[in-house]
Amino acid sequence: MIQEKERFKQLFLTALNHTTGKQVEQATDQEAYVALSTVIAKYIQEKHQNSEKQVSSKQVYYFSMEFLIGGLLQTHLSYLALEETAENVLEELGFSLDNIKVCENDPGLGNGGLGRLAACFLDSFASLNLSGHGVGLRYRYGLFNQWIEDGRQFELPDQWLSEGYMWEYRKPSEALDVLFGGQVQSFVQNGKLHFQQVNAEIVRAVPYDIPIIGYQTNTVNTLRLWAAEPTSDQVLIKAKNESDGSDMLTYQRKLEELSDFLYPDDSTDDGKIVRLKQEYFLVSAGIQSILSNFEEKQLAWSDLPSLLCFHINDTHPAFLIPELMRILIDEKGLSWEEAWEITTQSVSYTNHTTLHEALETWPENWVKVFLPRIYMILVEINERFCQQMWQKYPGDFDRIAQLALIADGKIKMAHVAIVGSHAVNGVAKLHTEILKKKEMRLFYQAYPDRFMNKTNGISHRRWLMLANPSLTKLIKAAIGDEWLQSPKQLIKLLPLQTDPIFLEKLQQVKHDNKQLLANHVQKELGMILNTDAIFDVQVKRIHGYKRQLLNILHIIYLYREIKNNRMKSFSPRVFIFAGKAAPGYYFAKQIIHLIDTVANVVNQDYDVKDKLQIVFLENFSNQLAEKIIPAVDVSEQLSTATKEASGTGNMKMMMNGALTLGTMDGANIEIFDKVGAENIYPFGLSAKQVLHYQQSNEYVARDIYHTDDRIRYAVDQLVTVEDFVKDEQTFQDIYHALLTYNDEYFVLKDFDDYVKQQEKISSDYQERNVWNQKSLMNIAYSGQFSSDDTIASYASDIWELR
Ligand code: 26V
Repeated sequence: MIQEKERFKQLFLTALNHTTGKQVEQATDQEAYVALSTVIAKYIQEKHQNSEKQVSSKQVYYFSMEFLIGGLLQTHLSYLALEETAENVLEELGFSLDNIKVCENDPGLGNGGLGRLAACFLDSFASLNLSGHGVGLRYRYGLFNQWIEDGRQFELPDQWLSEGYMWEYRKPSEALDVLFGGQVQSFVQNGKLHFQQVNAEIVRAVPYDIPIIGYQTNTVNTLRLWAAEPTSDQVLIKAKNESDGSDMLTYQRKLEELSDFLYPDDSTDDGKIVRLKQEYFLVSAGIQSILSNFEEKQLAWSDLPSLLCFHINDTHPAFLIPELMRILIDEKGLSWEEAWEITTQSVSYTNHTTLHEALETWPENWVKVFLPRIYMILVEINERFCQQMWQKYPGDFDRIAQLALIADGKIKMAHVAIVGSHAVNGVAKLHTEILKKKEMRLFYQAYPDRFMNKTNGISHRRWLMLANPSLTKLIKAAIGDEWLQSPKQLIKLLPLQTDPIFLEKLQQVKHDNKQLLANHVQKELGMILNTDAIFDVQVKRIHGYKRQLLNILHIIYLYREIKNNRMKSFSPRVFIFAGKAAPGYYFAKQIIHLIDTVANVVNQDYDVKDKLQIVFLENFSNQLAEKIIPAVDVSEQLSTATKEASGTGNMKMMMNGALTLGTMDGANIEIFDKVGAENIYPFGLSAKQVLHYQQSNEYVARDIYHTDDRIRYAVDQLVTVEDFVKDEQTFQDIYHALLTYNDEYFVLKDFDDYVKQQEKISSDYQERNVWNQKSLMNIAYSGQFSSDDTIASYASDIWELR
């Protein structure tokens, strides 16, 4: 122990001197952060060298355009069991570990759930000793930073690399080329037809590797992020050919900018060509490097599917399918049939949405121009697939037209992904059923065995152990720490529901966490929160289907009731919101403005001061989520049934003892099934009812508006200069979305049921002992939602890992 401490100290001092040239007394926290990370990186490197020697089993490559990995310093310290040593050493040298931790940047390389899921999966791979690696893009700027002024969202570039990034290793020696555009030439050689892409624009792909370690395991996997750079030869040629130096720079910038930005998830068509190129860049670079490693082993290509799995996270990396075909056929000389067998046996695909606007398609013309050889292969895949379907369903033109990969000038990426994979999964039971019965029905009929469910999960280590140390301590004292390795062991907490002392402690932990969040809010917004109130939280991307509008309309109504002293058994509330709106998503931005407008009135009204507070925390991120989630009492999961594929925030909050107020949508249903009706607040239309109303046109929002006085008041406040708004215009589009355009997301339809459950929450919270029991039940059953379980299930059913 003492030896360990001395070694650590020496390494730290050397690193500090090396990176700053300073003596310890002059170093800033930021400099100490750099030195500390350097030391930890050394420990990881040592582990890595051992890990690589051990690796022999099947490897999974998880391709994703997004990885929201969050801060790694705390994770590394904890997983390497170095926290105490680091804390002691730093203290001796006059630093505080807490101050150093806040120097870490949070790489925002994702939009939300899909990217965070990928990060949780990496954590589980390594912690389960599985060889699972991430393949992604190293965006120079992550998702924009959100800044709110006067209720309006401004977007600032996320310069996460400005201070350098401590956990990555640039590997220029493993750089390779990715080709865009040009023409495809064919020629015959040795009686065989060959294809070659000529006059192409060549972009150099340079990998940056981030080691991923497991919790108390020896496995070190890799997250490989690719960055675009100009190919030096090309730049030279350009420079030689063109006398104007600035043109060369422009050209260079053009190549580099390929990996500049992460696209927000509902960005419009503008600039989408870069997104198309990004998708191909990711898969081409990723697969080329994996295959060149495979070739070094000198095995037969037919062995590939038993050694490598390529998983595509949504359709964004679906060009992997034609790219793998291209390499196997054009570069390795395999026949179409051999290549197709290898491809379909090694690729699998997860669908993350049935929202129509989010199902990816690409204009045929763009693919033809920018990926000419890929386009030819897609045409051929489509041709062969349609023929196969023709044999299966002779004469059924309609069906085949709907199944086709290419139709109406568009390439349907979900169709490409399904046809080119051996397994397709949804991310929660309901979502998978919707895929099978509705969205992908014809594919399910054609390939019933290919479809399966894999309900999402979250890393209980990050979202409980690291994010909520006081709850972790309490749980450990009660049931030991086996649950850290086997999260289902959390179920051992169940008997404690009859232990009043434990429940008291649980309540105290929640209160302490609320105080920590309140301190943060006071620092950021200067607002003092009532920590005895219910912390009622909705934090996630701002979107019509997630229905932040339902939440805020309810608050508008509550305000009137409280003002008029009509609330009977009301428990004071602090409503907390956070989330980004995509820059081009006008409606979502209006919602932020509305929340801010209502907050300004409510927070300044002395009459409701102790009962109602509203907070919008700007720039939602992994790090902010870690502050908020331990403090949640009520977890708002309000999506219109059928729309939220799974949700994962719901699981994080449940695991931290929050009670869910949610629709029967996505994984909320599975949370309901686990905790039982007593310990959750479900409300609203079921998926079946939503589908019925969508088909029948029986829903008339105006009828509800006219018959329900509460709704009429709340909706009218959007356009009436009375309690909240300053003019009739600002929120008229929200008003019209509800009444003129008939409330696409059934906000008004679900309002009554939502209010009832909110009232029930208010009265239940007053029986604190009972509430604490419910909270405990949620924690006890949350082990089911650990991503360890999810990954174990992918591993056995899809990837067939040992
Ligand atoms: C769409 C697009 C379209 C254009 C440009 C970039 C981009 C990026 C992301 C997306 C949306 C992908 C779908 C998605 O994020 N789904 C979410 O996945 C979570 C993890 O499975 C799940 O919990 C959420 O319910 C689901 O909405």
